[in-house]
Amino acid sequence: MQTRVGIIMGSQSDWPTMREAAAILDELQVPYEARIVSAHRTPDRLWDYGKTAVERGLQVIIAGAGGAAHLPGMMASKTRVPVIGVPVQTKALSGVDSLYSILQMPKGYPVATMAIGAAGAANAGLMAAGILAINDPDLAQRLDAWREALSASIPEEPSDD
Ligand code: RP5
Repeated sequence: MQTRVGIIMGSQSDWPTMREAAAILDELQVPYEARIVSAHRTPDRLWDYGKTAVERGLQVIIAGAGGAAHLPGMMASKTRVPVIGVPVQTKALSGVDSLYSILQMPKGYPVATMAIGAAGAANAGLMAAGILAINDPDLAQRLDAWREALSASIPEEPSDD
């Protein structure tokens, strides 16, 4: 199956967060690839990834980074493939640094920025699936079922257990 989603991250240390996005895509049977692409440590890799994203058939890129988190914004500057940004939680500033770095893009190069950390990464997977589902009725059905199951799992009353 054609890989339609690229999950990229600035470091191996981002993977425990970014694998939350991968887990959602696995559940929804969306083919993806996961790569370490650092804006600072491997700028040429970033450049090549962005340059070839369209021709390789990528339709959404999920980009996670922490600290001076330039990866999502730089990727958005290099490709028109929609970029979903995930601010990775940092030790020094709890990910607020990552959030602001990813969020405050200048006009013209949008990054759809998620919440800090694991919830943001999972939501990035869901957002990517939602975008692809626009033109994929089978995926739309799986996503609807996923959402219904989540809703059904929420009890009406709180428990002491
Ligand atoms: C960023 O620096 C990465 O995205 C990561 O979140 C952070 C720390 O990277 P490591 O020092 O753990 O490799 O580029």
